[in-house]
Amino acid sequence: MSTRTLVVVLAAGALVAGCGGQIGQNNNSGSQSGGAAAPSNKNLELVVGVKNEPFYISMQCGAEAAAKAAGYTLNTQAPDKFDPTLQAPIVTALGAKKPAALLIAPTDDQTMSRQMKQIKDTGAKVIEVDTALKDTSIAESSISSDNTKGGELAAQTMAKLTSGKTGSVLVLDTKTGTSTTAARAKGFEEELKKAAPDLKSIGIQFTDNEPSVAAQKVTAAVASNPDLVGVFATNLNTGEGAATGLRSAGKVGAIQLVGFDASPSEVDGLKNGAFQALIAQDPATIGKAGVEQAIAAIEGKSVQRNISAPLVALTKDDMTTKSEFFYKTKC
Ligand code: T6T
Repeated sequence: MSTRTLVVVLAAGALVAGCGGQIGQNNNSGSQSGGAAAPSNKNLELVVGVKNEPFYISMQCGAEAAAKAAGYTLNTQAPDKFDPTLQAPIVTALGAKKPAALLIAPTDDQTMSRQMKQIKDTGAKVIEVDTALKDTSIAESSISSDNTKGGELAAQTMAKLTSGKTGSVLVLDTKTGTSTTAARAKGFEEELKKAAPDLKSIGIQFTDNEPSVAAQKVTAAVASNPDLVGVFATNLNTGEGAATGLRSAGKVGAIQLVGFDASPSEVDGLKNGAFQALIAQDPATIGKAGVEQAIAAIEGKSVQRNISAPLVALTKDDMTTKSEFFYKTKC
């Protein structure tokens, strides 16, 4: 996908421009101190949210290609679980390695700030990719999807899928402190009030980012809410779990499932009817832009503080024309 294609594509095919700075577009919010000599340290470190997950693998692919093209090295590490207590020691250990820049998807919007600040204090440039800290003073640049807009897009899609129905909808979030999924859940709930006033959210439930917990939450919600007409799952793991939950409750297709991300298993689910829609991100572009901003910061060039990456709604009918948004399991 072209990194210049900077749009949020609605399910219906209409275009909505993303907010804030966008990839490939300069804004004036960055810093500039031009004219620096070529740096001797060209080592970048990427710390993603969790190991072996297609979203982060795709991000790593985009980042590695951009680093290679620019003559930089990029090393990637990941915790075994999406958990700040496992991610923090990885970041702390990087202090001794002294990378020129750290690209990181912080797994908690507050507790990871201490380790990230420590790395910044060694002189490394810190770039946030996907998730971000509440404290905006540590990173030079943050690149992510417009997650609020993604949640809104999911609500508009849910409104279309359930058109005319009354009933309740369940929202599955991951863990508190995850900036991205929190914004998606909030965007969804706000937009649902406008796009589908006859639907009522039964609230946001947390799943610890575990598919098995998401599955249990869905079966429990089906049992206690006979009027449940939809589930919005705010990421890959909640989505995969929700699909399992609906299957065990015998409600596949009867309750509309709108997921986020486009892992191979979610894409299969869209094909076979387990999901009715997916809001896909463009993690490779997030990784590529992260490396570009890191290099700009290292080389004393203009840096964009906030960059928004594309999002697209996929349905069974249009998914084949948007296959470039499917996530990878290897580069
Ligand atoms: O949805 C992505 C990512 O954007 C989010 O921050 C955490 O979950 C994922 O990695 C998917 O599991």
